[in-house]
Amino acid sequence: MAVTTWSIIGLLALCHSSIAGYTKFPPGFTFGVATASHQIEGAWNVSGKSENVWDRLTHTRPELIADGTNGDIACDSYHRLHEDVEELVALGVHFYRFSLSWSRILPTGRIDYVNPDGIRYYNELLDLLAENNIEPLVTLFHWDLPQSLQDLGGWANPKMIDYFYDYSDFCFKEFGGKIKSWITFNEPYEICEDAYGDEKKAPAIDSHGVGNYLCSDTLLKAHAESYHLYNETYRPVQNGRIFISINSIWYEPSDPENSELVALAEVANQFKFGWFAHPIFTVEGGYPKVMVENIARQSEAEGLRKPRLEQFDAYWIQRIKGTSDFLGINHYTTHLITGAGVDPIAKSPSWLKDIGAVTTMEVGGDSASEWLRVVPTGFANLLRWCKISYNDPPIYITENGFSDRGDLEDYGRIKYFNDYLSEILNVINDDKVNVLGYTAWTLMDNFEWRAGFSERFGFYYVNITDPARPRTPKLSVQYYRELIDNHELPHFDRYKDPSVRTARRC
Ligand code: GBH
Repeated sequence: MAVTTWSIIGLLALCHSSIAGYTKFPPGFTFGVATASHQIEGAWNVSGKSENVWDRLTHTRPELIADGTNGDIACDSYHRLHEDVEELVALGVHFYRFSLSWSRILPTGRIDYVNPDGIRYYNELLDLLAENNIEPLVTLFHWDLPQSLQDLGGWANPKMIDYFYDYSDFCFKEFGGKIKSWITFNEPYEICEDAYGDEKKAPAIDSHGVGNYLCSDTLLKAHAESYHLYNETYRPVQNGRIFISINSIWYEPSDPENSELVALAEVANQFKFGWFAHPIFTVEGGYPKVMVENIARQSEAEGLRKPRLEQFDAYWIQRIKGTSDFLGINHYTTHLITGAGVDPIAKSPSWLKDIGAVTTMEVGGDSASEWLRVVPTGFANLLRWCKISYNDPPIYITENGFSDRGDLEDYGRIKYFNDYLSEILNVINDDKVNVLGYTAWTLMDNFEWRAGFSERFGFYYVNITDPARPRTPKLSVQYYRELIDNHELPHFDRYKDPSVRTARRC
């Protein structure tokens, strides 16, 4: 790992913040843990479930998955939901964030055929949660699109607005009596950029600089229609809330004294977070100005008649604005901006080329995921930026977590939670950022998309060589439980890695 000036600054800031030493969470602050249907359920072709885009990708292009695994069995949660709930009870969480499998509920993708076993499965889970006083926080779409809808173009097809409307309507009607908190989309950036502008996620369309922007147009409209439907038809009777979870790799300048780099980091954050947050959370609405301008300029240089990113018209700007009760943030890491120009890894055309900045991951401590650098202060900076950029929204952290290779004494994970949660306490107390709750990713080691099972984020270790998928609690279970029970950060000294003997001066 390269130790950069910035990471030293980060370390100093961290030492400083732990001196400030906030440990108590505000009254009413809630803690949860998250999963996603395709990552845990398995039972990919059981009891009427149809194929989704991840089934298709892992079966037809297994070489794209780091360890050649797939989600066919995953954690077998379809058959082991009692174990899932026992783990939740052991953790003592207030809420459980999970997602619904569209292709398990509506195998054609449309509402013309309902799979009774899909309904049974989620009702059983919801009832078990209710019995144990665990509140469900339910994501409608966490990436597992029915393959039949992908065959029509998936999120690049504007008809998806209708299909998503029908699917949401069905879920609100069927499950809304038991669910008070909904998330429409998990991480629109990953869906649009990684799945339609690259091969990093299914369906791996790799229409860089084109498909990614068609996707965002459809996805933001679909989100808004689902929100309005809930708001007008279901909220008056069900009294719940509905929002979106936006993910962020936070960008910082490699040299904070260099004003060009500072400005470029702002451009990168607008392209990353602002792409989906600006249309929903700002007063003016629409895509960030710098995105519209950069893409228009590049498109013209490419000889195109129209920009690759189409702006929303006045109707859609209004229709999309304000359609989220909270700002849901999934945050893991910070990367650096090191210079202007075209990033050497950027394809042409592409989102990365459209930004016009060079990025690096050489910052902070490492994890088992190359992209996941441990930079707790970056989280604080992101949260302060969200407060300023989006008019002080109420925020839920809907994911935050750390990967290793499956250690049972997972000191790295505990330190990550401790240091990132300390930063949350700092911004709540010092900057009055309105953070209401925190969700750790994830309940148990699960099918980590293209990383397969090679990167493990869970509180519980899952042995995937055993068909019974036995789960073993890691040390972090005890840590999180203690944190939740006391509503306060546990004394970190008790959870320090004993093999790291170097005295920390701070
Ligand atoms: C979350 O996304 C997901 O919501 C969740 O399902 C997932 O399990 C969790 O993260 C852990 O990864 O540059 O090719 O290495 C987080 C978003 C996903 C962003 C991976 C960075 C790097 C892909 N991250 N991505 S690559």
